[in-house]
Amino acid sequence: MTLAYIALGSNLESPAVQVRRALEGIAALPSTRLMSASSLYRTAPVGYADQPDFVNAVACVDTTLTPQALLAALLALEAEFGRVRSFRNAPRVLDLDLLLYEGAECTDEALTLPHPRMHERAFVMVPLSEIAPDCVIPGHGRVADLAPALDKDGIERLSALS
Ligand code: PH2
Ligand code: MG
Ligand code: MG
Repeated sequence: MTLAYIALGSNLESPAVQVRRALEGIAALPSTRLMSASSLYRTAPVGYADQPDFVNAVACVDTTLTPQALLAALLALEAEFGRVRSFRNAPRVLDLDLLLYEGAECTDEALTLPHPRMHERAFVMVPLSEIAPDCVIPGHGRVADLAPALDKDGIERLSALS
């Protein structure tokens, strides 16, 4: 079994509901166990700014799927949730990004591990530091050492009930 970390994001159609349902979908993936999930965070859009706020979270799974098979399963789950790809960074019902897969570094056209921008994104690093502060991002360092330097403006932890 291998630990892997997945970023979840949504900013359409009741984003918090989508993220909670997506965690259930991840827990139900074949050969995969959901080990932990962060709180949900409301986050201001990064990049293309003219869109609704996101809800983001990070999950840790233990899996026997290969990185490529896990990515394929995540993309299938996005499609099941009705994700439509229009333009880069467009609003979405569900985005599932494979951040890290223990022991794997790769630069395939379809999959780069670790995720190349994760260490600079507070909407990833804040939830990740909640569940895996000691996790090391190859080439960058320990999550708990990297997260404090990031700008946390526009990031708000949601209560379990919101
Ligand atoms: N995802 C992006 C681009 N910008 N901003 C926030 N706040 N949350 C996201 O999940 C996000 C983003 C590309 O996938
Ligand atoms: Mg993304
Ligand atoms: Mg994505």
